[in-house]
Amino acid sequence: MQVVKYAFQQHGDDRGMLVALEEYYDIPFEIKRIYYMYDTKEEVHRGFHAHKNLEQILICIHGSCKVRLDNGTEQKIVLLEKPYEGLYIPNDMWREMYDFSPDAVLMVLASDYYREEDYIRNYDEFLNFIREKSNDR
Ligand code: T46
Repeated sequence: MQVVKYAFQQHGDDRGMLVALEEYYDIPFEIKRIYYMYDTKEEVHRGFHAHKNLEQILICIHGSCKVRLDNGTEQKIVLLEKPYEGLYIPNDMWREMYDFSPDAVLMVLASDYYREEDYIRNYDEFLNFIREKSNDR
């Protein structure tokens, strides 16, 4: 399983750092939604779902957290701890976010608006969904 982690261009000078993200240049999709989570309790695990039709980029713009990705056959754990790194999560990928540092701010750029119908929140349903999809190919 290939994990795509972007290292965005950093514009630094003696005042500090700046990262600029433009859709289709730095981000491989049209950005229709931005959301972020903060004040996440250290012991909390979030996520536990996949999306049928949504691409996202996760950026831990402050602090750190881990993301477990699962495509139904393989799992990978990715540490996000740099404000200039972005983890790309495609469709059909089960995800879990955990080990949030107390100061973590996890920002997400998404290719579509919030639609509850796009979520698969049951792991067995997720496995069936990807199995059926690969049978259709
Ligand atoms: C994902 C991971 C990385 C909204 O009203 N609008 C939104 O755009 C989002 C993302 C959430 N919400 C509401 C729905 C729930 O009542 O906010 C509440 C918390 O959402 P959820 O439990 O889905 O949050 P996470 O952290 O489990 O998952 C989120 C995203 O939902 C999901 O798409 O990939 O972050």
